[in-house]
Amino acid sequence: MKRDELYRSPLSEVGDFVFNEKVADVFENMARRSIPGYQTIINLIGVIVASHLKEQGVVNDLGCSLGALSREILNSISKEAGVEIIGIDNSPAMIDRARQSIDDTRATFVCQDILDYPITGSVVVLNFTLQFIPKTLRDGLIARIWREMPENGLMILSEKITDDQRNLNEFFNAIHLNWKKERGYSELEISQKRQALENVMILESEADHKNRLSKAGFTRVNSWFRCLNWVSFLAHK
Ligand code: GEK
Repeated sequence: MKRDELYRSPLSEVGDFVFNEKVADVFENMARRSIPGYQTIINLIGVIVASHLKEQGVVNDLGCSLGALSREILNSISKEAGVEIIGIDNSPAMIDRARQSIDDTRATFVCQDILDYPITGSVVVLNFTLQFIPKTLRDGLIARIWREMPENGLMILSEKITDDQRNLNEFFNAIHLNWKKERGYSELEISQKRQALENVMILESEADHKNRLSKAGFTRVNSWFRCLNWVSFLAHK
């Protein structure tokens, strides 16, 4: 696994964060050292999806990156079961690597914008992807997913949130900063990456996400995981 050192040297100008070749090359390391609980979330979504689908169904992994989650779901479900996983991402660099590393006839990787992708899954997962979709398009995307999903469909949405309680938000952000430093990121790397993400990764509160899911028609909308400001929700059609 290649170490993420993309923001290690001082940059004369920090451009907006893009999911290009350089990011795809170090993405696994970046995710593990930037998202507290990333591996736990991946492991547990594998178990959740396997428990929900049992023997049959299609999973849409929207914003699949290198396919870590798709791989975990495949590992959690017996090869004999009729389960198919479609990973969608609009970064060619991510999709190329997912295709190369996951050689399984049950998995397909599609390079497309999720805003145009017709939903076919009875399970739809957005694992830290919605935060990169322009805010004005999020209601429409979640409502369309609900419309296109079959009855009894399951939605899993993971996001970094901003907590409505300002003190708690700042407290968790400070802990996250120290957690990243413990994982070898310098102050400069952390601040340059934060600058790069500023206009690209737009956060909302837990209530915003729950309200959007409910408004779209989802029921039993609950968070099943939280670590600092990283939350994952489960919602049913
Ligand atoms: C994981 N789920 O490892 N259409 C398609 N893909 C998109 C779009 C879009 N409009 N916008 C962003 N992406 C993964 C991690 S990363 C999260 C997801 C992060 C893709 C983008 O190319 C990237 O691969 C992914 O969403 C977000 O479980 O980097 O924090």
